[in-house]
Amino acid sequence: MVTELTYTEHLFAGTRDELLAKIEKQLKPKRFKHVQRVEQTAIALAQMNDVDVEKASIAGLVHDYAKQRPDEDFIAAIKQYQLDPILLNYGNAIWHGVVGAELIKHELGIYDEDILNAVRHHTTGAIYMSPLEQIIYTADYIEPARDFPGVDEARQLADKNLAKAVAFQAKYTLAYLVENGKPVYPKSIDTYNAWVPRYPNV
Ligand code: DGI
Ligand code: FE
Ligand code: FE
Repeated sequence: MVTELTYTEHLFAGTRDELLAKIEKQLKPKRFKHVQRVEQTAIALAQMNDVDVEKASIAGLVHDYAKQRPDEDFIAAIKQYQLDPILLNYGNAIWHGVVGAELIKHELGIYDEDILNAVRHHTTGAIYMSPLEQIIYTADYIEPARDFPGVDEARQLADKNLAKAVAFQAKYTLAYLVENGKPVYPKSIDTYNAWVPRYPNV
């Protein structure tokens, strides 16, 4: 467990406890616990993959920061920060990451682009994902309370090969969306094409 921690100044101007307090104000208790489990899972994956543990901690904690914001906040932010207007056709599932990153930047003063991209891409993935982005995408999927068919296979893949865990998730998330008649954000299809054919057997 990471407990008492002062982050490197350029990543977050404060301690982990101060960041936690800001996040707790935004989230219901269940979701607040989820982000702490994602943080711990991300830290473990960071240690296995030689990725900055502080970035993994911050990105894990903030990844769902905006999840409980009202739609109006996202719509206002899409306009204020001149994000792609195509976003207006989607909803909270897509907004809380892509638009949430802008809220995190402006409200929490987190400017590290690797952390912000990890938040932006944590739901849909992306064609290119840095090791940190792959870690947050994966940690969100396999954190200890996740329970769905395939999660143990995803955990085993993540322990061996992070990119394969990304491919696994991209494949099964797209299948889930199609099976349930949900709108597929174009980036989710790009992620599938970029990652799944590399590891067709996962
Ligand atoms: O925020 P969490 O629940 O922790 O996890 P998440 O941000 O990965 O969100 C998962 C949900 O997002 C899951 O129900 C699938 C959905 N999702 C992923 N890609 C897409 C999507 N929903 C839509 N409509 N379109 C997508 O492309
Ligand atoms: Fe999320
Ligand atoms: Fe999450």
